[in-house]
Amino acid sequence: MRLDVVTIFPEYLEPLNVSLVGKARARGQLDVHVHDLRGWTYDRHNTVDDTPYGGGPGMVMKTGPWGDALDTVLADGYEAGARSPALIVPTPSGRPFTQELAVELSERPWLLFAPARYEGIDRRVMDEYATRMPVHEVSIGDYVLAGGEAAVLVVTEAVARLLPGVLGNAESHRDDSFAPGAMAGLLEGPVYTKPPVWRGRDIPETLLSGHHGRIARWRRDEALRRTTAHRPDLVERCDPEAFDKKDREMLSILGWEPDPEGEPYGRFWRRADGMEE
Ligand code: JEE
Repeated sequence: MRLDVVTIFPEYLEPLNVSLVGKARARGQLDVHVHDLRGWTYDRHNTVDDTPYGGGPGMVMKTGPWGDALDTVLADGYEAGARSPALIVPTPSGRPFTQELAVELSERPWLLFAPARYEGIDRRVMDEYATRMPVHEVSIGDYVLAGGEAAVLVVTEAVARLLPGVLGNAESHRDDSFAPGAMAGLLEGPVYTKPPVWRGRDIPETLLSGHHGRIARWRRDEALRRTTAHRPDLVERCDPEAFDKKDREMLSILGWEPDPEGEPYGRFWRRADGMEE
């Protein structure tokens, strides 16, 4: 997979040299190119921003440098044999970046990232490139960053770990919380390792029992507890068919009940007061 990033802060992308993404690069599974947008400015001050039409606070990134940068990066990529690019533009007003989109992007051969600063990029840039390739305007969460670079690192890491051979078999993605079918979309409960006692704290005895059925049940109960506490929306979204009798017992203890009017039938909802941590 080829990745291009165009930014006014190339140093911000240094983390792409380390850890999982860095190793995937070293192994030749990822071909990463970071470009300084200011290389496509032609005035003394390397201007990339201007005042917004219609007024208002802040500055907007200009069409000129972005258009010239993206044209050059695309031409160079095609020249090098890359094909079928997709443009990723992080923005607070983007579509939520999810595991589903990470999987979709991991199946593409060439991702081109356009992290902005200021109030974002002149709309015409996205409109122009959308006539030539898929353009994904994405948001990594409901908080406001100062620019898109951190989002590029997030998206890149989520995508890179899905590439064949990057993770290794030991840590396969089949069980990822947000992968379809994994624990039916529940969060994972707590995990433990040696030593068996630390500062007087021991390991839940079920995990030491060697009884695989009881361990699986315990993990599932903890997942239901954790999801109820932190992401009740995920429980509500679960297909009720995914819950067995023991799940239903635990859900009831946690304050959930099946909604006879729910769509589909039996979807879970929560009484006024549950048992959050
Ligand atoms: C890209 C510039 C900063 C700040 C104005 C903010 C007014 C842009 N999940 C995510 N949060 N933030 C980003 C992100 C932020 C960015 C850029 C991504 C480029 N900025 C910026 C303020 C504003 N609006 C929301 O309320 C309305 C615009 C991001 C991602 N991905």
